Amino acid sequence: MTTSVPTRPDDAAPTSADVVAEAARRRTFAVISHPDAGKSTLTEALALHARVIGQAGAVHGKAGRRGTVSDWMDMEKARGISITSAALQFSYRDTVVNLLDTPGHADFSEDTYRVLTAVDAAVMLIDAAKGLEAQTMKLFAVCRHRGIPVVTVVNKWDRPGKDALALMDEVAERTGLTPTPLTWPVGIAGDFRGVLDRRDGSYRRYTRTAGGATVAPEEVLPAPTAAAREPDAWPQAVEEVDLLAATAGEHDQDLFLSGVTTPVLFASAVSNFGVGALLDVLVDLAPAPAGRPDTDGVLRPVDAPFSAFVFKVQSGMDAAHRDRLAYIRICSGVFERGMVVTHGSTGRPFATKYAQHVFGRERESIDVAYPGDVVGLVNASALHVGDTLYAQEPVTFPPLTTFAPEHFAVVRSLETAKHKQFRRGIEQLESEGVVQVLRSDRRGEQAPVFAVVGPMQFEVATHRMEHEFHAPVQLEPLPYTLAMRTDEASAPRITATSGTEVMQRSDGELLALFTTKWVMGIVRNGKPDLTLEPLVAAQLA
Ligand SMILES: Nc1nc2c(ncn2[C@@H]2O[C@H](COP(=O)(O)OP(=O)(O)OP(=O)(O)O)[C@@H](O)[C@H]2O)c(=O)[nH]1
Ligand SMILES: [Mg+2]
Repeated sequence: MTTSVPTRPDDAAPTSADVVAEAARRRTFAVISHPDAGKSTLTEALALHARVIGQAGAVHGKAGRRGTVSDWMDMEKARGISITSAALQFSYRDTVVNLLDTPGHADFSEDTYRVLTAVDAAVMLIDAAKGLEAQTMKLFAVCRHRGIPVVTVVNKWDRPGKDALALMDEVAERTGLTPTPLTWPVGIAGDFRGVLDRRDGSYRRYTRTAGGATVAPEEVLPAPTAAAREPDAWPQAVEEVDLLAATAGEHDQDLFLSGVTTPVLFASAVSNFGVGALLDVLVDLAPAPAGRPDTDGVLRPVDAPFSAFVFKVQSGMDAAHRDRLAYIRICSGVFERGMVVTHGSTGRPFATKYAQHVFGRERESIDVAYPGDVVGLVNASALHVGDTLYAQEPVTFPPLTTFAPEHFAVVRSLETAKHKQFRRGIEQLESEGVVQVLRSDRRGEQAPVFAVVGPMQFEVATHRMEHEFHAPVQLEPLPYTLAMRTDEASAPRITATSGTEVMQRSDGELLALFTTKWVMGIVRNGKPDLTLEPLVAAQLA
């Protein structure tokens, strides 16, 4: 006779209800904006507020500050800009927050775009003095395209800037979103005293701390006390909030989630003002992870067996180990370290022995993770950006878009003896998506071509080739500005015209390069059967 042995509850595998509950308490979002609006500073302030770091690094402003937690590469520290996105995970209240700081510079927008495929919400930062800048608009367009709800933060309110009502008009007119301010500044830009909380009419008064390095103390005062404390600024805030009733809306959760409205908060990331309110808003209003559509558009629910996709690959994070980290976003099921999953693109088993939570440059081993979590897999050399991983039931998530490169340069090793390092470096940069690499028989293996969206990618690639792979290189710019997809049959007919070249990208795609649009026009003219297709349909536009 056989008896079934009841499993002890603490040994029990997480049930479907457990996974649903864990997913429900996760928030995964990216901070996006034009360069310099304060994304990395805000990221750090959020971590500071959640008490995961003791003190913010941004004490002396850009020139003298230590790098923020999320800006860890040498070049980023030297220039004070973010070159690559960074992940941070921490708990706040009963929620697990996965926060992705993105680079604002257009040259790195491919990286930002990949991050936006991995999040459920975005925080759009606006510099109070500059309003909605070009790159912010482009990133906002991506959010709209992907249906990502956007929380707007007007940052740098501690510095002179635009009028708050005018900024709301700008958001409405330029994004088409109806702003629904949750807080309203007390004190004009440059004289930030606190905010009027529109939800309960209270005054949240902030107090500056030295250099904004610690959490800013916050007092919550009822309206009459506020009026007594701020005889000028409070009535003005009240008056503006009354005016808002005509133009801006009230928060409505459904309209926010469907991308019709955007909640707005006012903040000063550098002084930690308004940062706690933002964290609360993200926990209370931002959506939890939901099922993700596969390539056929069929949803894989969060409680389906484990699935995830790689949205970023990064090496050189740890100078001592020179390892390579593949960042996955978990879409469904439970991730348990050591589990063997299937690597979608090869069908091979993949052992997840070294899995880590990432916190900027720091990492620690993790044992279990749930939908919405970002996990770093160490030395997962088989994994490439866009790859799917799954357990049990196969699934393929849509591939990530690569952008059409607009700058091209031949790369040559400066030290011929280092051809091994040279090859390895190029392969690595390519698999991370730092640059696209093109080759042709004519140019040979010694002279591959880097193809990029923005020229700063060349600088990053050159820097990393020398410092990380010990293979110094020289780049020789090529005169092309435009790349189109083509095929073998069309290639000779394209290169018959001068100002063109056909090269192969490592994913097998044949690219036709042109010096100008005009040259492409000549090539195409009268040859309707020629294969020339744009590389991405829905590029940031
Ligand atoms: N006065 C003031 N300065 C701020 C505030 N937030 C950020 N800054 C400063 O603005 C500069 C840019 O901040 P970052 O956080 O690096 O900006 P970013 O958006 O991450 O920039 P990229 O990553 O290069 O796109 C730094 O000098 C910050 O100290 C703020 O609220 N007030
Ligand atoms: Mg940054």
